[in-house]
Amino acid sequence: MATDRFEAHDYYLMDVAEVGAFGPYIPTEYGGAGLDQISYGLIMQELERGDSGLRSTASVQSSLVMFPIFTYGTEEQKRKYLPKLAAGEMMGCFGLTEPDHGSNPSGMITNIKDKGDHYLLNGAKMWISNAPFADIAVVWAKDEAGDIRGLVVERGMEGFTTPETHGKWSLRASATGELVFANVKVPKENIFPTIKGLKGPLGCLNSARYGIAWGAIGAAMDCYDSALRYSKERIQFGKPIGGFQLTQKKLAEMITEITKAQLLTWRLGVLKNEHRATPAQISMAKRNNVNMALQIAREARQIHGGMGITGEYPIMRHMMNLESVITYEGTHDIHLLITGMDVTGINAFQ
Ligand code: TGC
Ligand code: FAD
Repeated sequence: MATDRFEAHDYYLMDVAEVGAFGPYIPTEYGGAGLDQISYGLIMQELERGDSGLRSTASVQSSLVMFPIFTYGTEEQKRKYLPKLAAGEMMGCFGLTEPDHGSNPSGMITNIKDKGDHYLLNGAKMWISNAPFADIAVVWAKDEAGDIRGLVVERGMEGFTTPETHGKWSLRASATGELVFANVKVPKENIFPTIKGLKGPLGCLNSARYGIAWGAIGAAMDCYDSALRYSKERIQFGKPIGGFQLTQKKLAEMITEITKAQLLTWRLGVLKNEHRATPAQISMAKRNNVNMALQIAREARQIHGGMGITGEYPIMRHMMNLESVITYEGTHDIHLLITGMDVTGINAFQ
């Protein structure tokens, strides 16, 4: 790993790699697990049942680092990076968001200038998962023609720093940071040669958002399971609180919403396996499922009464994590507007 401070993480990252959670759908010849999209989704669901931060680390590595290298990279880039990324020997991050350009990444100011044998990279990215310990960063920057290009920046390149973001009350198991580029010389062989425009990074987001739609179900299931157990153990007015109709209503509605969300993602997975899932369908699933998980976390917290606010139970941790998940990879409202554009044919962003 890149820094001594994160050596303790090495073991857990290797464990995540060992179960095939880094690049599950990347072909085996590049070190991936060669699985289908539903398997990828189920892995994300189970990781997020543990913690959204763990799923975040895995989805960035898989969908936002391995996916673009596999899809847009040269054969040399694939051979150089993918096997190590799959094995967890190398970790990556994805730099799209900037301090002044979050929902509207097309306005980015990070830029590259052609200097003959290399590009000169300048600018800054913000809110980048895995940045503080990543060995490489997939960075999106504008070239002199104003086209958005993707390139791989390696830790150790002069002028490249990754300050950590502190004070997060959400996603605390995932390290977040900035990417700062001050006249970084990036070799020409590190650029993705053919992909140009916002469709490059947005293509990666299709894969990551799909994984999040599955992941959020895992967080919801953990909240539901905890609430169900508690409702059978906690006695009030001489009987388990699970025996009161109001508690049963909450639990019944939770499992109904979880089941509906699973069906949505399963169907999307079938379409994805057939290369027929549209970006708007993925937006609908990400938006619905993360919101569903957040609502379930709030209901589960109520069922736990006062105990629900403590660290004895996973509810508040999931709830706080989901406040990030509902914002990153496109906010709840941005995904609503993508759906709105899909059904009306009218673009609300312009
Ligand atoms: P617009 O003019 O609509 O599109 C520009 C070009 O992109 C194409 N396109 C897509 N291509 C592939 N997949 C998609 N989902 C696409 N959506 C659009 C489009 O066809 C067009 O292509 P072309 O050939 O005509 O050039 O772009 P716009 O500037 O109006 O923006 C649209 C908008 C607002 C939907 C988009 O910018 C957006 O999605 N904004 C949200 C930003 C976002 O999601 N950021 C995420 C950052 S990464 C992150 O959060 C990681 S968290 C990781 C973790 O820890 O798990
Ligand atoms: P803004 O875009 O400023 O939005 C603020 C509010 O305005 C939101 O409610 C939004 O919905 C609303 N809004 C904006 N535009 C419109 C509109 N047209 N109509 C209606 N409402 C609008 N980014 C990366 O590139 N890589 C990462 O690895 C990454 N990891 C992240 C990890 C965490 C923990 C977090 C919190 C964020 C991460 N992000 C990452 C950034 C994330 O994608 C952005 O936070 C997100 O896209 C929103 O951008 P913003 O925070 O600048 O909010």
